Amino acid sequence: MITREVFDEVLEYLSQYFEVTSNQSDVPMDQGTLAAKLSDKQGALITLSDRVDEALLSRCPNLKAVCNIAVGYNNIDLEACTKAKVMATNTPGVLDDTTGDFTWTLILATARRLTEAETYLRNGQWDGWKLKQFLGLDVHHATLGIFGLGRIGQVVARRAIGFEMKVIYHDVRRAAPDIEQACRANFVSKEELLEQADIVTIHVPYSPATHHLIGKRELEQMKPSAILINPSRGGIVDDSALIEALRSGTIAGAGLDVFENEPKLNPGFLELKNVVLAPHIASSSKATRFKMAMLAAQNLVAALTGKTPPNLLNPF
Ligand code: 8YV
Repeated sequence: MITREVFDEVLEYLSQYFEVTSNQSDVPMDQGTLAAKLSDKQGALITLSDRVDEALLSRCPNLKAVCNIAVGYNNIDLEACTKAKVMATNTPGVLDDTTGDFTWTLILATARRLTEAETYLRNGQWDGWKLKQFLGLDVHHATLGIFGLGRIGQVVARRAIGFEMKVIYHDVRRAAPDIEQACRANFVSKEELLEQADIVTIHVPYSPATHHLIGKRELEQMKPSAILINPSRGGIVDDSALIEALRSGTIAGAGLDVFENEPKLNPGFLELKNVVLAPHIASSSKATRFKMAMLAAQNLVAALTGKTPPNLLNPF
């Protein structure tokens, strides 16, 4: 079962091995429909919007593998999969550069107030050049604070070298010296990062430990001139607290690709000018989305043909 629309080549590849049902109409399925569709299937190619939990697995006795088209896998209960002897896989590596590029799209657009300025222009409000019009934040030579110096965080840090920035980072574990050196990044505490960075960007996976990593207290620790960038996962930032901080000037702006309860957006965001909003597209280049879907399909083929999938998350 392929739960959402995929590229024809992916469909053809999987059809060489299996009898395939695909939701090419791309209408998202609720849990009941998903369980019904998977009840007689052995494998599933799934996305972030499909929740795989104990309740679903109990209705799918034949299921052997669920293969996420995503590097993040907070939609999959790994423990429940292991208990049900279902292999789970993700797509690490293939989206790092593209997601890193989009992080820079958000950084530059937010710092230089691009969305706000374009809206002003489109609304016919521009009546001429003004010295103090849309004054933004300089990115070059600024301090970039990165939460999570994993694969994507490292790409973002390396791109900062071109902007001659000072890069600081915080992570649960300090990175190896060669990584720090390649990224020219200095390890600091969470507090130091929040207090010193002009641009705070988040690259950690979502888990109970990172839920609301950035909330009211953390936003208050940031500089009033600073901006927050989140291309990681909804829930890592407390959206209500962020809206309040953007409204009250606690911080200057935010660039967001992910949201709590997406695709529903907290309506507070839409009333704010100092936020750049994107609909979870950080990995969405043609080449990368193709690679992600193909890698997920390769994981599925391996899992159902007696091999160990290259990106198995729950060895058992
Ligand atoms: C995906 C992502 O587009 O890989 C991830 O974890 O967030 C995005 O790249 C999305 O998750 C689709 O399932």
